[in-house]
Amino acid sequence: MFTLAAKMQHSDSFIPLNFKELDEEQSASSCNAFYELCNSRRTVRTFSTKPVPKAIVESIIKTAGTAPSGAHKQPWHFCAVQNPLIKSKIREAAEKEEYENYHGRMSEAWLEDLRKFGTNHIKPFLEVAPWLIVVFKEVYEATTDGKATNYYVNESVGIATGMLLNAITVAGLVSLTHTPSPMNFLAEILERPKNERAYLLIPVGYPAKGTLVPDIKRKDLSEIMTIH
Ligand code: IYR
Repeated sequence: MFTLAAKMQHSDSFIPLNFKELDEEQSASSCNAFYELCNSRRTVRTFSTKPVPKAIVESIIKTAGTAPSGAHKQPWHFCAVQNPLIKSKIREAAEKEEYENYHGRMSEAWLEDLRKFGTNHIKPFLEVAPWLIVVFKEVYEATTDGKATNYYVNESVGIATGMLLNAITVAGLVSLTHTPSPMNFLAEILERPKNERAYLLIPVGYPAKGTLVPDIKRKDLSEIMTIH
């Protein structure tokens, strides 16, 4: 892959890959088990108040932080909110924006697409869920003497967020990918620096007893894959 010269140039900052090769059977069984787990994930909108230990949230966020990123800039920050006063402020601000969304800002077609999910501008989960993880993207890197460029920020943060959602599932917890819009209020309430923009708001916890989810189907493999 590298010319010898390039290899020489980089060799002092390269280390051997830590890689354990699985045989085909192990490979198939571990990836099928992971598929089954991921396929069991459902977006949940009704949470229990049952607490989740901070150490579990830390482990989930550490997992998200293992995502690949453009030039390894790791352009993300995760706020884990458990303080009830801050959660209330977030709920109040989110509901204000969502009221506008559901009463004029969203098109009729959009409202129709959402009808089967039964959503509206009222968001009790923002106070009920024991944790809100707010994902921020760093649109540029704040350095001591100014700004540096981050690359593929949306792709990097999207991948990290996907890994976060899977880590939540592995932990036996449920989540909601919530997108209040616009979400500038999150950077204000959480007092984030100027280079950060809110990306997604993810309540995390246990489902409320009797939680119902919409009866939806995932696309079949044949619809999402072509082999070339
Ligand atoms: N942000 C609103 C509306 C909403 C939009 C989409 I696209 C969804 O999949 C679900 C909801 C809300 O969170 O209610």
